[in-house]
Amino acid sequence: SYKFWKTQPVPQFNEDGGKSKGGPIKVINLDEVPKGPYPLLDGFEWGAIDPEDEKEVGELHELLSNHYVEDDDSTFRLNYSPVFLRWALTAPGWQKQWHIGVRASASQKLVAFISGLPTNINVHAQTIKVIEINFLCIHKRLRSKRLAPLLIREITRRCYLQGIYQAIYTAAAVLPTPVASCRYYHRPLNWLKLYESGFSGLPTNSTKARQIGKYHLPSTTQTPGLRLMQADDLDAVHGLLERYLQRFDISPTFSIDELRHLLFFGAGQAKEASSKRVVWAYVVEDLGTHKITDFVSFYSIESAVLSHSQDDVIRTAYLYYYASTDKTSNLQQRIQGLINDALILAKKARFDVFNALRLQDNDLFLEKLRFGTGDGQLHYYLFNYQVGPVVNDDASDTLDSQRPGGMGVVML
Ligand code: YNC
Ligand code: MG
Repeated sequence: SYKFWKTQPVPQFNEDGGKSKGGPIKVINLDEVPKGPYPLLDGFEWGAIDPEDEKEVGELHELLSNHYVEDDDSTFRLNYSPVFLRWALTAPGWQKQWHIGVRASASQKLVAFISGLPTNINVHAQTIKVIEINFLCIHKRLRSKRLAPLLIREITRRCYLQGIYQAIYTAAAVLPTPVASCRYYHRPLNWLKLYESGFSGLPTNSTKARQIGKYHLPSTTQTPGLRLMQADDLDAVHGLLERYLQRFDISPTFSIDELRHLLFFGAGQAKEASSKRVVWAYVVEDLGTHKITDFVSFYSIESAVLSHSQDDVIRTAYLYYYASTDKTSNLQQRIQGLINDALILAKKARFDVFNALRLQDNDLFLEKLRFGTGDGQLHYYLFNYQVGPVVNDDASDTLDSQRPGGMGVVML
């Protein structure tokens, strides 16, 4: 039925989006945009969350850790750490007014949230300014009261008033209408732990010992010249990534400042306990020319095991951005080696599982590196932007047929 989504500037399911030209769906007339906030349910009020205020991040963490995304049978719930939230919500351009909370007026308890961060993406080589929407969450006792549409309307209103008319977001929910749909893949690093917590099953024709053996990894990385990324590498990585991402139909285009934030946040804490760290980034430096030829990164989210004691968690590394020198004939081999090294490094950092989506060039390594197909799918959406026909004019690029969806954006 999509009572709410029917009223929004998004392609509807019955529209033939692929045939129309790319571009905004609706031109926003600022005279028609309310200047004040939408009224809330009785007993509730709007309240922004300051991601630099430890107490407020703590309140947000409390809301999300109890009410955010669970798997289908409620066995696990994503538990973004407070430091992760601070990282995710303070990317360059952030504004407090786009981290919108709802509080119970009497108790001031935080009961709902939605966040937005401005950034730029390329859609078929056209750069558009968007707000990246994430962390939409409503307390379980306030579900099914049409609060979600209200939060979405309110953040839309605030974006329009600041001159942002497009958005990008991902969800497990099917809404009108995905621009890409990507399956999750999981690569066990600590199979026994995953088995004991109920994340992985034991195939009937296998044994625990055989499963552990199947996922064994070398103890040291294999790519010559691979090392932790340093601040000095930023320009080189920025150039490498920009070139690499041009291959995809929809991709981010980062400023140097954004990339510094996204790849270096908390890097000063590298020597501290790895539980404080949210993002890991590595480069390959050619030992002869000292050029940076490849780069790979991953970030950390824990999941609570809901059936077990309070502190049983699965530590998951999520593949983030990576890039390799373009137009090499053995790109597949290079990327396989690079991601295999990322697995080794993630295992050393005590992660239990490594997740990746079926997007970018991930088809080049998923099977070979023993990622298993997950149950979940992640759908990508654009708000107020019609995606035109897929441009695929680089016939010399043999990898084009292996880019499901042509999606190059990874969201936290
Ligand atoms: C969802 N995930 O279809 P219709 S992802 C968007 N994203 O509307 P109510 C969603 N819409 O069908 P509840 C959605 N899930 O009548 C449901 N909806 O048109 C739609 N879960 O609202 C749904 N976080 O308040 C229906 O539902 C309407 O109380 C029903 O709340 C939903 O962050 C939710 O999975 C998801 O906390 C908040 O279930 C709640 O059930 C919850 O009666 C656990 O809502 C956590 C969870 C979602 C993670 C995410 C991306 C969100 C994108 C939002 C759309 C942004 C649009 C662009 C705005 C800026 C524009 C500019 C410029
Ligand atoms: Mg509701």
